[in-house]
Amino acid sequence: MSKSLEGVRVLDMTHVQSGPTCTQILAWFGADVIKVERPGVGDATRGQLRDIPDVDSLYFTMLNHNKRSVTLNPKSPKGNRIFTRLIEECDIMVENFAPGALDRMGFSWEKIQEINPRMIYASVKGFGPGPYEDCKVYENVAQCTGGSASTTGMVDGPPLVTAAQIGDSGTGIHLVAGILAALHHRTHSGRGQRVTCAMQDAVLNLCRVKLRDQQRLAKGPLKEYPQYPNGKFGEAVPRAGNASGGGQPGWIVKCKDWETDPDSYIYIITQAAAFAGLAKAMGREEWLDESHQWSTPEGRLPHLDQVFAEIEKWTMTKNKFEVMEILNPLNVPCGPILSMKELAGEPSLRATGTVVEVDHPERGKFLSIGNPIKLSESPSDVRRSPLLGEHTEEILKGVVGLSDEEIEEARAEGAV
Ligand code: CAO
Repeated sequence: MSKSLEGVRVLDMTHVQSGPTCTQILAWFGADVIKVERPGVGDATRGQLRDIPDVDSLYFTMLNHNKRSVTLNPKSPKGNRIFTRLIEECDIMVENFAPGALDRMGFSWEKIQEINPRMIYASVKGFGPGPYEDCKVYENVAQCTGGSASTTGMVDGPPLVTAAQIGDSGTGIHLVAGILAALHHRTHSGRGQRVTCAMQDAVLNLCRVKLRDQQRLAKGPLKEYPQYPNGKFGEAVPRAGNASGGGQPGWIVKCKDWETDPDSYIYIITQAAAFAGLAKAMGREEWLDESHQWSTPEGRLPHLDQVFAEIEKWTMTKNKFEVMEILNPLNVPCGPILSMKELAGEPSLRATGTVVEVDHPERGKFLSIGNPIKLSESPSDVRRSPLLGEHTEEILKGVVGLSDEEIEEARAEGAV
């Protein structure tokens, strides 16, 4: 079966996480992704958080699957000419350097358009136009400035960052959507365009339910938040612990052996339509009696802490999987807290290719995450990340069209 982006060539000027996430998805869909790396150095993450000396780190290998690597310094005279040829030969260019880095290399958007008017030029930056546009930004800065940290954490605790890399990987995924839209637009306009996504904007987009709540707060207390009815609301949306972000109350409750197993917990949503089933399963039919204050969703709202405390007494008698087995058939949405260890060994995730074992010539076998987006006609396979400059010669000959002699000259100049 052919791949959905077969025939599309990507000039990948990305590093660290946000940009590589984007180009990895394009590569999984079958695009020929040519990762340009500084000669002798490469993407800084090759050497970061290493678990095996002198071997590309898991950080790098898990973010750069299915790509080819060419070493090239576009700042050198010969490198500049090779880079110009690559711009001519590619459909999409992606970068996430600090603001202005590509311009300083001599490749502004105007110049890129001049070289290849069909080029789609996509960038991740920390911030959009405004007071912070020149700032360098990493994941947690984006989480803090995009509304996530302010709204994450327990009620009386400090702001918290989340482990999900919503600033880096989240922005990379947003960028993919922009690139594919521009690629579609090019099929009838014949022209490329500039695609930008700021990490602050992507995080804020992912936190849009909290901007919803900010506006609801102006009309009165947020009744599904743990601060209701006894705590205080300030002027901004507060942190809400593990309360559900939607219209159905939810919370994390302990399960059997929680004292020794840090992941023996389950999230339970007391969806109105399934509350009767939940109460019956727990042997608490009295809650359904019309005279009981918890018999209606409105009646339960001011007492959610007590409701979940009662539910927890029941869940603590069972393990998280037993709770799920009882509640799922009753349409009570619930999810056990699965550890990374459990996820790594989960057979269904292996079967769908979401967790895959990959072989690497230097590190051997390791686990990675495959493409979570499944296409029926063009499924993804996961290939190992390239070694630094592994495809330099192949690309200089096959894509740029250099002779052996020209490659030697470029090498002598330090351009590749
Ligand atoms: N050959 C020669 N030079 C190269 C090169 C190559 N192949 N590739 C990159 N460089 C140079 C650039 O030209 C630039 O040099 P100048 O600053 O002298 O112009 C430099 O390497 C890259 O600089 P940088 O400022 O991007 O790198 P950094 O490690 O200092 O900062 C980061 C990293 C991530 C903070 C910054 O790139 C950034 O803010 N990016 C945008 C936001 C972003 O994506 N953040 C997410 C980071 S995690 O995914």
